Parts: sequence; C-alpha cells; structure tokens
Amino acid sequence: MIISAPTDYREAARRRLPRFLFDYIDGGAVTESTMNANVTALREVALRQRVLGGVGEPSLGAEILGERWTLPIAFGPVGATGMYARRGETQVARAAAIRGVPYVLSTVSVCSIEEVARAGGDQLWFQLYVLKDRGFMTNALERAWAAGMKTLVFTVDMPAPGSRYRDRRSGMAGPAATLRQYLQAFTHPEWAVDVGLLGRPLSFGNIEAYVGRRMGMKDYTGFLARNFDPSITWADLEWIRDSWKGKLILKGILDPEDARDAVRMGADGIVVSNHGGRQLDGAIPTARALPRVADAVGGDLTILADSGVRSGLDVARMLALGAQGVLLGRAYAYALAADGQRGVEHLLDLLAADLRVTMILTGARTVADISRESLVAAEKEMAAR
Ligand code: HOC
Repeated sequence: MIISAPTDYREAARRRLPRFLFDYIDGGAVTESTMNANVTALREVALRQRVLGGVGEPSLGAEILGERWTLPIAFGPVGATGMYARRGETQVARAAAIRGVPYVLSTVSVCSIEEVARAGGDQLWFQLYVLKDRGFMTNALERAWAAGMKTLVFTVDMPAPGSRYRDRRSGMAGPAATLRQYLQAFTHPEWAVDVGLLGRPLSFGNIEAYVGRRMGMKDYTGFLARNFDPSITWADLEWIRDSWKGKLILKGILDPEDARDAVRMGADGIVVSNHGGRQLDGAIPTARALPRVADAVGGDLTILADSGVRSGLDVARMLALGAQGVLLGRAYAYALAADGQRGVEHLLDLLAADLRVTMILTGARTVADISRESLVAAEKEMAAR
C-alpha cells in the first residue's frame, strides 16, 4: 500500500495485524467517545493564517527539559510495542536515535530495558506505572537508571486499566482470549513469522526479568490486572521523587488542580493526556484540557501533551494550546506495524513536512513562536475559558 499521509499507516497496520492486536492499539475505553473527541477537538482548533511575514526556512528543533529535540515530538510509551513488529521497541529506539527525538520505553514492553538500551541512542526515557508490587517498581527503576535512562515518565492515570470493550470483543482479553489469538495469528502468518511467534516466543522482557520466568501474553495481562494499584496517593509519589535522581514527568494530568499538585510535589514536567481515550471514557479531550492546565502551571514546569495527534498540523495545534512538545502513540504504532523502523522514520518525515508548512503559513520561524497568539481570536477565548 502506498503511504501518502501519516494517517495512511492506520489502514496499512489494519491489513497486516491480527484483529486482537489492531483493535488493542486502535481502540479505547467503553464507547470510545473520548478517544474520538481527542481527534475531533484537536482538528477544530483553528490557527491564524499570516501572510508576507518572510518566515524563510523555519527551525523545527526544540529545547525541552535540557535536551535538544530535532522536532517537538517524542515517541510516547506504548504497551506491547514488540508485538507490532519484530523486537519492535528496538526498532523504535533506533528510529528515535537516528532522528534525534526521545523514545519513552513502556514498562510493559516485549524487549527488556537492557535490550532497548543496547539498540537506542542517548534520548531514551523510561515509563512506569504505580503497581502494588513495589519490588517490581524498584527493580525497574534501578535497571532503567543503570541502562542510561535518566528521564522517568510516571503514568498516573492508570490506577486500574480502563474498561475496553473492543479488547473483549476482539480476543485481546475476555473469554478464550488465548485460543482466539492463536487462531488469528494462524490467519496472519506474515505477521506471526515477523514477530517471532513461530520462532522465539513472545514474552514481556521487563516483567520477566523481575519474576524470573517467561511471561507470555496471558501471564502479562494477569500480572498487570492483579498489580494496578487503585489506592495510590500523591504521598506515594514522594518516594519516587526522592529516590529518582533524574527528571520526573507525570503523565495523565487533565485537571488544573492536579497540575498544581504536580508542581507542588516537584515534578519537572507533566503530560496532559487522557491516555488516548483508553482510560476514563467521557474524560475531557486533551485539546480542551491543555489550555486550562497551561494557564494554571505554564512556566512552572514543562508541559507535554498527547492523545489525538495525527499530523504535523496537530503538533502545531498542541503547541498553540500550551504544550512545549507532544508524545505520539497510535500514530507510530501503526507505522511500526506497517513497515518497521523505516515506517516510523518515514512517519516522522511526514509529520515534519506538515509542521514546516504549518509554520510557514502561520508565520512561525521557530517552534517557540507557536503560542496562544497563533490561535484565531475565538479559539483564544475558548482556550481561556
Ligand atoms: C491489563 C493490561 O498503557 C495501554 C497501556 C498498557 C496497559 C496494560 C494493561 O494499553 O493503555
């Protein structure tokens, strides 16, 4: 299939992947209303077209959290990335290193921290959830630090996994999941051979390194389902803040009050996010939450955003609403599934091209020039409300 636009990767991924896996990444919680609203709310954000400003060639790079990013874009944490393509996390890490953007490795990765660190560059970050098994958390943090991952993205919006109806319907979870996954793998032999299902079996490297035995798909969902911790409080985060010597970013903030708490607890940054609509269905779309959060804490810490970004234009919209950078999720998972590392790099090229044109058309010479002033008046008022 010919890829002409970043969104084309979704269809390419759909053709290649077994249904349970495509639906796992493509789906959201319950009726998927927040998931869909993320995309539509962002698309409705109108930017001011400016003319004859002599922008010239805009500069797409950004300084974020003391690092130089070649684009205001990072690859966010995506669970089970190694199931989309062979050793998938290492392919994303290599793409990130070559293109000079960060990659946030998910706790629930197929490849271990160490394997990814061997593949990737110097902008590898690590993502962690609050789990009941604090031994697991400590073990993961020590290993991430030793592997050179100095920025921790702590996901705070998953005290329990969201209700994902699509996963139950498609066979990712629910009755006879394992059998259904085998049957679907059987009808997608190209994918099954690529990810190694017919050779080295899939396992979840970070959990496996801790429990000391192979963790297949069923063990993985079981371990997580038992381990998410709904009793977590802000006080529990203090031991993370105190024991982690690097940068700490809290991912999953939507409310200005929570953003103020993040500042109080000493976070270096936040990701304004509703987990791609995979957690609380009915939660506010990121594009609407972001300006309120930016008004509350902008300048006190770094603000990143995710959920709904599908184009370079969307990246510019997030920056105009108050983010310094964005995290991609589904967009790069589709590209990885469709064409591995090459697809992920190509996706970045497409986003960069979009962003460049958007900057020229809105009169922005640098990404720092994209601000609330880039929004048309009505949008600015809406953002301020
Ligand atoms: C029970 C498995 O953040 C997602 C990821 C990983 C969560 C694993 C839950 O799917 O949104």
